This record gives sequence, C-alpha cells and structure tokens, in this order.
Amino acid sequence: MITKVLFGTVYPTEAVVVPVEQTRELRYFAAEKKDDQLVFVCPLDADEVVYGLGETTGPMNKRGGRYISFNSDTADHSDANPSLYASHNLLVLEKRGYCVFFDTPARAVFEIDYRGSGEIRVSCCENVAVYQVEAGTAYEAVKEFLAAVGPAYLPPRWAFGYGQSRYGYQCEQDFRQVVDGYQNAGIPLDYICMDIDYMDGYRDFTVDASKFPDLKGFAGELQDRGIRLVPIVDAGIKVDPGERVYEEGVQKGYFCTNVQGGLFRGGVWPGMTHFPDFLNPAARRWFGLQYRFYTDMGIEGFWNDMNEPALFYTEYTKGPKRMEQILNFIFPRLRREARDRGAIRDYHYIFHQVDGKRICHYDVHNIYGGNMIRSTSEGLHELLDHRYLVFGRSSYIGTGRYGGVWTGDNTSCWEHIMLNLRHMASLNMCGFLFSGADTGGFMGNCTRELLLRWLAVSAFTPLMRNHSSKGTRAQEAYQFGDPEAFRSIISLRYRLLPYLYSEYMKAALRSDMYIKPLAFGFPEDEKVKNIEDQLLVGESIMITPIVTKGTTKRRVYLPADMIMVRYDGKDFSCTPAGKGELEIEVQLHEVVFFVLDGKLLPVGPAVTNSKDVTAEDLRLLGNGTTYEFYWDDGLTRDCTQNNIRLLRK
Ligand code: MIG
Repeated sequence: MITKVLFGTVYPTEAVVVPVEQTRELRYFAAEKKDDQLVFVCPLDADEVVYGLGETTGPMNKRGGRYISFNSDTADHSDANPSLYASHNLLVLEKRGYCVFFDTPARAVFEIDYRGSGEIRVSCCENVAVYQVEAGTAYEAVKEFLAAVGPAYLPPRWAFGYGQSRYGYQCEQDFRQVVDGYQNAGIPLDYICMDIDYMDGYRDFTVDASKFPDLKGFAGELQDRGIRLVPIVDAGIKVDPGERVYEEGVQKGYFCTNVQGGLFRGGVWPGMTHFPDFLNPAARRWFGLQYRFYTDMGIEGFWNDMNEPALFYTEYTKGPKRMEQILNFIFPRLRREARDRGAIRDYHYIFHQVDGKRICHYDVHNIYGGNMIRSTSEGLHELLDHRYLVFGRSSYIGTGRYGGVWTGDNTSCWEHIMLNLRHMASLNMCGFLFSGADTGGFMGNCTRELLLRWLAVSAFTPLMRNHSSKGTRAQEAYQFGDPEAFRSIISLRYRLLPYLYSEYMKAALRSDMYIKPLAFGFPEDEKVKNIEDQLLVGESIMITPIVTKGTTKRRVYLPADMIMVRYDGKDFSCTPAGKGELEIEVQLHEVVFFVLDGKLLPVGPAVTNSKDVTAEDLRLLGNGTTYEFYWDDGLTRDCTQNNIRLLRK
C-alpha cells in the first residue's frame, strides 16, 4: 500500500497523480531537524542492497555513495560527481520490499551507507512529501509506485528503430550522406537527429535557410527513404527584439524574472536568452504550441536539451563583483552554498510565477527540466492526432509520463557501457521506460570494438541512438570499415522489435518496468543482488553483454535454467543452459542472450526499417507455450490491453 507523510508546506510537483492516504508515521526512517533542513535516517543491515535514484552516477546498488539531487549540465559522469542532469529521489530497500520517494523540487542529499556509516541519511528542505510503499517484494513495491506516478509515455513504433545523431551535422548534404552511408552499407536506420546547427543563430523554432532552403521538402524527401528528422529544441529563447516568439513571450509574461522583477537573462547558445517559465501552465502551453512550426513540415520527433536549465554565464557572474556581493548579502543561503559548483549561484536570481506567487528558482530547480518535456509533449498532443517522439535531458519523477530521456554527455569509454546498464535499471524503477544513452559515447574517440559492444547493449534499450560530439572521430556505424558486423548487431534490434515493442507497451499499460535488475525477477536468490552487468529485458530475456575491452569471453550467472540464444547476423541458434555459472564466448559480430525457462520470444525476419516490421512471419524461440503479444499500427493513441493477443507455440 502507498501512503504519504507531509512535512511543512509541500510544493505540488505533480510527480504522483493518484490520491494517496496520509499517515503520520514513516515506516523505517526517523526524521530529525537540523538547522533549516530535515534529515531522514534509516539504519541498514550489513547485507542490505539499496537501489534507486534513477539517473545518478555510481553502481546500481547505491551503498557507499553520496548523491545530490540538483539537476546539472555536466559531462563528468564518473563516480566522483554527485549530480547528473536529473533528480529521481526514489530509494528501494530491496530486502524489505519497501520503496520511498522524497518528493521535493529543491536540492536533496542522499548518503547511502556513505563511508560505512551503516545508515541511509537523506537531507533536504523542510517542505517535503515522503511517499512510501511496502509490498511483498521490492519489485511489487516499485510497481505500486509506478501506478501512483501514472502511465508511462507511449512513443510511436518508429522511435524504437535505430537513430543516428551527431553534434556537427550542418546542412542537407550532411544528412543525405548519413542516409546514403547507412543504406549503401545495408545497415538499418529509422531517424537522424538534427543538433543545434540547423537553427538560425541557435534560435528555437527557426531554420537556417542557407543550410536548409526547404526543410519541409527535405523532410519529405528523407521520409520517402524511410528516414525521419528529429530536431533538437533548447530551453532558452534568444533575447531578440522583433522576433515573434521572443516578443510574444515578453508580452504575455511567460519568461522567468530576475531579482529586481525584470526578465532574467542567461547566456546560452544563442547569446542572452530568457527562460520560459515552464512552471506556469499558460507558458507551458504557449511553448508547446510553438512546435507547430515543425509539425507543419511533417516533423514529429524532438529532443529537448539544456533544460536543467544549462547556463553558460549571466550578468551577475560576469558583471561587477559588487552586484554579487549585494546579492549574497540579500540571500545569506548563498554563503552556505558557495562551495557548490557552477551555475548554482545563478539559480538564486531566477524567479517563477506560480499561482500568483513569486518563487525562487533555486527552491524548485529540479522540476524545471521535466516541465519543459511536459510542455513539448502536451503541445504535440494538441497539434497531432497520433503518437510522437519526445525525449529530453533534465527530468524529475513524473516526467516519464510525457517523454523519454537520454542520459547526456557520456564518453567513449568502457565504463560508460556499464553506466548505461545501471541507468536502464534505475530509470525504469522511476518510471522512465523510454530511455537510452549516447551509444558509442558522446565525448572522445570511439573504437570499432567499443561501438559494436555498445550497440549490442543499446539493441535492447528503447532509445537506440548513436550520438557523438563535434571534433570526435566519425562514429556512424559505416565509418569503421567492413560493415558486416554492424549490420549483424543492428539487424538484431529489428528482428527483436516485435518483442521489444510489445514488452514496452505492456509495461507502460500495466505500470510495470521494461528493464529490471535480476533481483526483481529472482528475489529469493542472494547471488543476483549485486549483479549489475546482466539485466532482464521484458518477461522473456536476460541480457549478458560483454562490457570489457579486448575479450570475447565473460562469465554469466544463471539464476534458473535458461536457453542460450546466439545471433550471428544470419540466424538464431538456441541451446539449453543449466542454472549456475557459465562462460560464454561472443565474437564482435555476435550477440548472446538468454530466454527464461517457460517463456517465449517472438522474432521477425531481418529488415532495414521499422516500417517493414510486421506481426507476420514471427518465429517463437524458447520453451514456453504462450506469449502475450501487443501489436497495433505503431501510431494510434488507442493503446489498450485489447491490442494484446496470445501467440501459441
Ligand atoms: O552545450 O547541442 O547533451 O547531446 O550534442 C552542449 C549540442 C549542448 C549538449 C547535449 C548534446 C548536444 C550538445 N548539447
């Protein structure tokens, strides 16, 4: 059962969407007041595993770490960094079948047996709603939590195809080259992302006509070849007198304000920008409807960036020291936070208007980005009569109802394949089903081996997108010589697509997770609780990817009898595997995974585009007898369990 305990005046973050009974008692945590903060303390047993926190650094089992919920634009994804782009304040105490969500839009610090203290310590502001669920198992508790958070976002089927992206693609010719590169190599592709260079001076809702003289025509030309364009939209609107979106936002009072009551100005890509007040429902709707600019051109997929919001500089941090001293005097809290990094000080100088009240951005910082994704999604919902693709960078629990997330600026390194796996499990616990990492790594130079192994992981994540930064080695799958191995791994994705899509849709409709840690499937097995390099994908598959360099072998733990499936680019071969430990060998062009005992896995024929994936010609791997198969036209909003039918072996 889910209950809540309220402390202080709680800000309505809208993370939880069902009525929840209020109680006075926290099940396992004691609350103490310390200065103007509340500290929640829970002693842990020596062997207890703590999952949760969604998109954070560090292992899936959070024990030993310190994490700060404070949405940050940061490319340091090492364990040394306590904050990434999102705040997902959920902890799962696995053994107790208990999960707890600290619902506050303000900064919060999570110490999980930090430095061996033997306890969880959560410090946050005095205004917080604490939601708790207790059930038979951790998995049951999380499912009940997901039901309270509301149904997950439903992307169109083409969004489950493979996408290519790169910061640096400039003009039509660059995009044509990518399509040619993939199609000549016979490697499947569904969409290409447009990064900020498509815009006119980095202004949202504009196109640089010298690079794209007829974007509508160009989008149509690519769509005839089966490829969709997915442009980026950033949070800030350029301060640009005379420009329509800017003028409208100013005139209607839809931008955030500053200390003096004027409009806040922050330096981002376009130069000085105003930040739309995404906490104001009218501003949210106004921004969302601007997407008509793209939908009129037949464009129906978007990614939202810089929505922490990212801030390069401000007049305060750049301007005279005296201004900063005055502001520090007005806001004594700044002195305490002075140790914090980067833009944090600036966030004290931004204000929102919520229900007629002026609210300091710092106090609600963590829900800003998610409300941009919500604005985008609700706008597209109004503009279109079918499903669309939206994913963004900064989010809060609840954002998973509106769109997906990608995990930001990772690096082309082996550790970040592991981080990708951990994120998938943790994000799913927090209701972010449609998620994925920059496959191959954003920063740094990717190698052939790294990209192949990474693709073999992304082949199972809902968002499968290869993205890299300007100035790094070309990372498209056809840029590494002999394309055969890439064709093999990416075609596996398309052969699994009927299953992956079906599992995603069922999970979303049933408030379930799409990717789970092994402990959620095998709660009785102590050995699986700290396994982070194997995951359950849907009800039938366990993945066991190779995540280290220079090897074709790894050890795998099977908590139960399973069937080993090897895909070599041509066919699937199935071998029964007993439970226990096993060494597998996987060549670079292969993927090895397992089908659970008593389950079925539908696989389709090899195709090069999601529009050719059908419910016909499915083969059923595995030793189960029936499979619940969800299928629809891939675009309809009429997604219900009526679309499920039983496949029998
Ligand atoms: O300041 O738009 O995470 O994916 O390519 C960097 C350029 C801005 C950060 C995103 C990245 C994107 C890049 N953006």
